[in-house]
Amino acid sequence: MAAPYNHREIEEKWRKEWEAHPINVNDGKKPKYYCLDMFPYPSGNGLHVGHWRGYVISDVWSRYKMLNGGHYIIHPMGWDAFGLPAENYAIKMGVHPAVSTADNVSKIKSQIKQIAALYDWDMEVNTTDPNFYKWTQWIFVKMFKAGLAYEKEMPINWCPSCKTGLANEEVVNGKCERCGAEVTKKNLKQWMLKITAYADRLLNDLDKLDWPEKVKKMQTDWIGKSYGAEVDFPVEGSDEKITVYTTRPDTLHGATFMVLAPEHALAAKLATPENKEAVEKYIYEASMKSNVDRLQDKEKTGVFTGTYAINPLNGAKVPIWLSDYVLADYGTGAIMCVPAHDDRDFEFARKFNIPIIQVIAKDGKEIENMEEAYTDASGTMINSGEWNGMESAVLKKEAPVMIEKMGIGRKTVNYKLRDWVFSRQRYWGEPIPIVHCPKCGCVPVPEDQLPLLLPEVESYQPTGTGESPLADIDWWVNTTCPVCGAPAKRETNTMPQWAGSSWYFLRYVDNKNDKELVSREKADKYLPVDMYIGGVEHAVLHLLYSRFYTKFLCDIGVIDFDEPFVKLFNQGMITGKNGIKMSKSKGNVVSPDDLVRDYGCDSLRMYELFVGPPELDSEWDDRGIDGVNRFLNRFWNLVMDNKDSGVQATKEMVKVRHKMIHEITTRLENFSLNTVISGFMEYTNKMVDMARNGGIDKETLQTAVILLAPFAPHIGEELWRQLGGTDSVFHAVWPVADKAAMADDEKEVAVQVNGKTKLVVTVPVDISKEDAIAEGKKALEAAGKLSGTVVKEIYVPGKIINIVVKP
Ligand code: ANZ
Ligand code: ZN
Repeated sequence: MAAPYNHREIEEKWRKEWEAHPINVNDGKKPKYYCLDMFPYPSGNGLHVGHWRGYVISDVWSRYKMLNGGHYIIHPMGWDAFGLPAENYAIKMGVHPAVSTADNVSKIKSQIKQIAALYDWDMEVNTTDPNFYKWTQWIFVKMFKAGLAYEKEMPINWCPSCKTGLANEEVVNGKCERCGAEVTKKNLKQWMLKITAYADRLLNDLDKLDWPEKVKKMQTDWIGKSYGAEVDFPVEGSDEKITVYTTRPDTLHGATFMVLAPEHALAAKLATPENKEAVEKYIYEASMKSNVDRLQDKEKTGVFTGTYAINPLNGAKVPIWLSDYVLADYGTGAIMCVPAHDDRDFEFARKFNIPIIQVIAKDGKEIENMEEAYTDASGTMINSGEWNGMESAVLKKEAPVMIEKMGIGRKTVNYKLRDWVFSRQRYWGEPIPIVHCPKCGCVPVPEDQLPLLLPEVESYQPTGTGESPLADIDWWVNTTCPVCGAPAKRETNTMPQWAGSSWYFLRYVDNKNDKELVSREKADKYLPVDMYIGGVEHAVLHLLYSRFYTKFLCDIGVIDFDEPFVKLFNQGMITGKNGIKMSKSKGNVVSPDDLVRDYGCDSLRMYELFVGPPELDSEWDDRGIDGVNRFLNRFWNLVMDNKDSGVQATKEMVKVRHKMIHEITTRLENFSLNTVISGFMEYTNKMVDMARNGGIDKETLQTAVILLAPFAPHIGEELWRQLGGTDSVFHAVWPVADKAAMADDEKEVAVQVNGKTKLVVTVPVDISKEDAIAEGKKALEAAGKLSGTVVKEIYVPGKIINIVVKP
């Protein structure tokens, strides 16, 4: 009996050895493979077993790519350390964010090292490091110069608790994505990034990506491209006209009223004297609500302006209403309402007793007593003048052109995507490198003066006035204009946390370059990211912003590719019992530290994958790790007890070996990592059986060790050496399954009578036609299923034996 598996000894031994002699070296000849984790923000709570999951998945994949393809692996790690979480933590703990951030980074780094991942710490980046954020600011300056960063006064989403503005993407169900507080509106001058200029490319290039369809769909919906028409409705008794955006110009004859967003430029102006007070009150109340609130399915509210518009197609008089279900910043902020065919319009018309005119009919028949809108866009047109009898689906496509020809509107395209609100009224972020000069306007800080350092402040608490704490630092705010030298003031807002994370993956490969964001040579050699692994919560925000930044940097020649992440994998969450998210406040956080101590890194790595399909959420149960640990013990004993047996491989052993290669590799390629682990268990049982019944050959054991190594690197390395390996197991070559060797010697063949399957027989694969037919007939007779005269005998090799009989 060999010495039992001692994870502590083995893991320590190889950890030291790998540190002294790194296994992932760039010799300049190997092909590169860039496998990236979404970098964490260094929160004070440290890592829990949920964080491990993604890091284990990416490390397994990295090691697999090293073995299969002999790649040089780019596998970096860094810190997304600016932004609200770090700042809120600092405020809570009463320490400066720079101090708490540095503390947290070193704590989490030592925890991450326990995973034994291949991270190349020479590539580490930290978004709060001036040598890093110099380039975050540089990109902003470049965008400003390209006309993609601009200032705009507008009502923005405002979180009263975080005391800062938020991007649309950061508002979830009307609440702040960070703290959960109800989001309100505030009028502030904001820096905006013109992501909308890239809307079409962001949409079309999704086709190039090997990403989960779900994520592509979410981005497609977020960009929200729709085709329709703008139609101009003259206002009765005035020179004004109201332009509406509609995706259903085919329903124009059914428009019985119009609704304007309360923020519409004409909203207050249209009110007749009798309606003025009610209209103004309604406008004020709407201004206090968030967009999401307004869209939620609540009872519709609205107010009549007292004024009418004219339907330009048929001259009908339609009342003009205001309602907050129409958004100011989508389309034209005004709609024509077709209650017969739109749910919201139907509800509104019912409530305010507005006529409903059906213009699309299913079988040419009008619906009596309509109970709900007929929203199907299929049917024939009725009550529609010259359009009567047309197919609505056809008309829907043709109407925009017809309207354009009539001179009452035009064909248009609309997007849901809005420009990105890029200012935050907080301290802990990159200062926006702009100087406000009374003469020259907004002037960017000259590129050779970057980074514009974040100054020390006494109080970094948010002010809540709409200004960042930087506004209180006179010596910093007051400066001179870089263009004309006149006294000027610095911009005091900072960038959102997304700024650094939108491009950090480019910096890893050239993180010490103080001349360029990344050298073109290194970018060409090492980028883009081949595989990106992270949580699905970033499906829109981070992944859309990164694509935007990458396209911009490609356009200005910094890099030569315009999509950052070729392949994407989203792992599910590890939750506590009953699917509850792990959090300190719930008291259900499981720390990896004790598990590593008691079972070892290899066991925990494998258990992280064994808990469930990696793309789904999985509940954590500590007890399960025992099973994985027992498996590793069994595997250890198998190899150690048989390594010197000198047994020659039999056909059976070779077959099991190749089936194992095939199964494990296919499952791994499909990211079915939990079934890889169960596959190991299954094949280990088979190998143990073989070992008991006559022994097992060395090559099969070596093969198993290579396959296991990406998952359990320490035990893999140790057993590889025990089996005679002189170099690291990670420099071995991933085995290839040989189809022929895998093939079974026998095959199941269907036996038919007159083409109907009666039973199945097992025959040698290389059986002759005569023998096969004889076997088939024998089996049929034994089962009493053959009668009559045989007129024909057919054998389709390996598949069918067919006996044709006449009664
Ligand atoms: C008439 C109509 C008839 C409409 C019908 C729909 C159905 P998407 O696909 O999302 O682009 N709309 C336009 N601007 C709006 C705004 N600012 N706020 C709220 N709703 C607005 O939807 C476009 C449709 O949403 C438009 O087509 C308009 O209503 C409404 F049977 O016009 B429709
Ligand atoms: Zn100036």
